Amino acid sequence: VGSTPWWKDATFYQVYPASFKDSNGDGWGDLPGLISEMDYLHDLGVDVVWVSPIFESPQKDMGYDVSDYQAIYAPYGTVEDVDVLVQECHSRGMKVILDLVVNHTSIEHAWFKESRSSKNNPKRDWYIWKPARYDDQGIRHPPTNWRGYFASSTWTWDDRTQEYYLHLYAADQPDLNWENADCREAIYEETMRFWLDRGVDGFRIDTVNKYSKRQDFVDAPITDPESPHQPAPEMWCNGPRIHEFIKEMNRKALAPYKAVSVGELSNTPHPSQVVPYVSAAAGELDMVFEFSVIRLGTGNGFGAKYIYQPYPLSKLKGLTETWQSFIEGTDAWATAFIENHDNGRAISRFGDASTPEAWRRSGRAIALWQATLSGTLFLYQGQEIGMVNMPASWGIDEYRDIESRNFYAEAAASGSRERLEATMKGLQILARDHSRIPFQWSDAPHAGFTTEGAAKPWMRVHENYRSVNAAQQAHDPDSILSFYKHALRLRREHRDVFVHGSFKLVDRDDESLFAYIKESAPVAGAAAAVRRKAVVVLNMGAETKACVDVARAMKCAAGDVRLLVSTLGGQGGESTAKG
Ligand code: TEU
Repeated sequence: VGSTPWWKDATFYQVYPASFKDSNGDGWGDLPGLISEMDYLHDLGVDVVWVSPIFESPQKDMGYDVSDYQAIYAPYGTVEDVDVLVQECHSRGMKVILDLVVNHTSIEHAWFKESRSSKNNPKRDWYIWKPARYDDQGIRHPPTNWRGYFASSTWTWDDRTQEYYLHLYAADQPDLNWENADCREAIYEETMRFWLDRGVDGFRIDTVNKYSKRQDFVDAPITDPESPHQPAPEMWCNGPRIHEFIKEMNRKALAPYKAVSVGELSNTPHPSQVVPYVSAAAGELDMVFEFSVIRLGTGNGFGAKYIYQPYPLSKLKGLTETWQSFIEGTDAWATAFIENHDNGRAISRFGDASTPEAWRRSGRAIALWQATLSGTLFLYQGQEIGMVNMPASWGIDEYRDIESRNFYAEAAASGSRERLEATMKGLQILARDHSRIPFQWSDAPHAGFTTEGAAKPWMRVHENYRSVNAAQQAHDPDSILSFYKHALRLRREHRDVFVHGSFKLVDRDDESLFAYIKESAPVAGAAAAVRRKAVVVLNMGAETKACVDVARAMKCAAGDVRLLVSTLGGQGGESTAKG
């Protein structure tokens, strides 16, 4: 599509390094393991590999707590392994981006150690320190009543210097103070230019809308009277200087390298708030992840995140439409994704894994849905082989994530059996751990994730690996993996329609069919205003439906339609039809 930036047409693939491939038998995935599977990714149709954090870290939040941005966590490998990864990607015409976690560091980072050493330390102001509040009885309280993402106060008391520091996530993840210009410059130099100079192609930027906090540090309104800590995202999301900070980051550290950027934008559900981050003229980010679709089913309010909220298919359809069309009439760009390391598996959430056939059809329907959406496509490891959530029979002890464990502990401490059961049920659908179990490569022991005779993988391997694995699917033309390859090829071949086309919902209120029309811009050079169209019909229900009638009802012009049909309840498969 003319002079389109390369990343618009690219397919990105997120690797969760601890769980992708273990080359040395320690039960923990690593860079050499990832490098050994570059041909697999290339063959799938991946253009860009995004590697979740691999930096030195105490691993309190799986590497999203970085203690040294320039060193690699030893179980993953070395800085030289990253160089090899870059070469191996580039030699295949692929690219690689790293995860940039700069809203916070680990408490073990040298910057924080200095900052907490004394109030006069030059780096004191690199983090956010505030005095305590005392009540009438002289009891100490945090500076504000804010609740963090991991079910606790956002403030932790530091005995030595007698102040609280701010952390939106775990107490081990203190927030950096972006108001401090030296701190910002250190971020650009030590975390960004360092890796870009080594040939990395860009970054997935963690929590990108949380760098500018409101500076008045006032209490949040009380929305949860039961809790001492109140949800307060408006205090730190999309704050007063956020666009200034991101423009500066772009000018100083991204643009000079032509680095690609995709930022994570939670708590920002209004298109008008999202466009400024990704408007080409604004010079901020190339792309963002907006979470309205992927967060479907999560409870309202932070304490209730894992109290599952059922929703009708029409809601999923409506949100897909919003986030497909929000860029219309702007110079912004969208992304398409339905899995990542912070959410349950798509088949378990949006499909049906109750029988092998339903599972296969669900996986294919999800593949077709994603591969026909406009914007840049992001896949998550294992999505392409239809990996599903951990079995419901696994107890809380199999969950490793700090967030899952904290929410479970909070529910347990409430003394309400009902709440605990509801939380566990919600975790079984939504927990971050589901996407973090080892990748299922084959039917070898430990699903071929680790070497023979190796240590136990860091997370339990799903029992279904003998039937759900990449090796088996590679040779099966009807497998989910083969379907992804095919769908990605179609996407590339017709990218004017699928990547760049407009999106229009059909039968908005139908609660089992998810149908839409993708339409290209007028074809250049054609005499009349010819547009290319595709009608996509996904049967998300259990009953067979006459999908072709939907296309007829759309009055598609003969000859210019390729109809893709994927059914959950019918014969399955895909057919092409004219007119
Ligand atoms: O997540 C930030 C984020 O806003 C959510 O996606 C997150 O899962 C949720 O708010 C938790 O309730 C990013 C990373 O993707 C996540 O893995 C990290 O835990 C988090 O930042 C902190 O670095």
